[in-house]
Amino acid sequence: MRSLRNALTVSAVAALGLALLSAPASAATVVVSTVTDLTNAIKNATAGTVIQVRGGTYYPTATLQSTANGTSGSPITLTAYGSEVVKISGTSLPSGSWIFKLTADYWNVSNITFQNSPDSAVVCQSCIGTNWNNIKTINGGDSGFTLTGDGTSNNTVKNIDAYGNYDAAEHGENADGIAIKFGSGTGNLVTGARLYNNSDDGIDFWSFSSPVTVEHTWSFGNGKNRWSDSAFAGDGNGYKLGGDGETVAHVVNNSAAWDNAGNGFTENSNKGAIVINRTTAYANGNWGYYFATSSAKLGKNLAVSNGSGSVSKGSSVTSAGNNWDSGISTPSFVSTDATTCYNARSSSGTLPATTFLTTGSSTIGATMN
Ligand SMILES: [Ca+2]
Ligand SMILES: [Ca+2]
Repeated sequence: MRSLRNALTVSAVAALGLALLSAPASAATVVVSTVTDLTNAIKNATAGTVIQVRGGTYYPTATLQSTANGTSGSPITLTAYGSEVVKISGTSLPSGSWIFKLTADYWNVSNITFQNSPDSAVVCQSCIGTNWNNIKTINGGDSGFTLTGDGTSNNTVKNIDAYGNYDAAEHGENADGIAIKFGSGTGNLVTGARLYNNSDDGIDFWSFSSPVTVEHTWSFGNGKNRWSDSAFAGDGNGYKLGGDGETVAHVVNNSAAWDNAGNGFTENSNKGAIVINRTTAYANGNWGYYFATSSAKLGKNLAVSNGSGSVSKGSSVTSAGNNWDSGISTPSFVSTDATTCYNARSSSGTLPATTFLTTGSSTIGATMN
């Protein structure tokens, strides 16, 4: 008996030791329903922590933030509880504050709306391996969602809505839907985004020195003065793909820009080999595609009814299969009514179904899904 009991004790201790090694004592699922608990859960999270937020609107009085890293195998999760609707409002924050800031790696954030921020809604600084899924960053006082800093790599922003952002102090000059600016790092992806009615640009890669990939994204209605600002200064580019002297081969696939005040797609002085394929630019205020100095590769894009014209391209641009190239015809749109583009997303979070700007073509333009 003694030897059996000793054996059990030894195996029990060994099992406990394994458990401690594989799961830190602080890793746990935390369900929160108050601002205080939400603030502390984010502050105290460690690798493996899962924070589930009960439905409701939360009003933090200080920026929610963390510098704690998850790991690729044991990320930190911040998400809504079940299918409950979670909104985090910035209206009780001090002026100039962000709602949520991470300087951290391997976080998965999903199914949360960040709204009415005094400044930017969500900022991820020098983040690695974060996943943002079905979040909204809306009606804030600067850009909706921001990735910034060196060491910004392998982050995925999927199915985000970013709209209605406006920086009053600068008369709308800065508030983009998504800003991936002032930094570097590869492997960053934006997919399924809907970026609209922001005061400045839909998406902006100003001074980001590594390639970013964008796909299945809609950028529309940006840069229009919706705030009765007599000194309005928003730029209104759908996709601002550079700036500040960086030379970067960003990639945009199967995406659309319409009804923006400025250009649909622009290099913005980036001389790099930007790749743009199967996109559509419709009824933007300036050019559909503005690539005057870059070595962009424009393929199978469709430009219709843009204010300044379809394309402004310099001699270093490679252009093939676009509807402005010789011998390429312009398919007609099934619909030019954008109403359905404002509909709710599908239950899986993908863009709402629409026939807007679809053509049925298998060779040119965005497929709008
Ligand atoms: Ca601007
Ligand atoms: Ca901008």
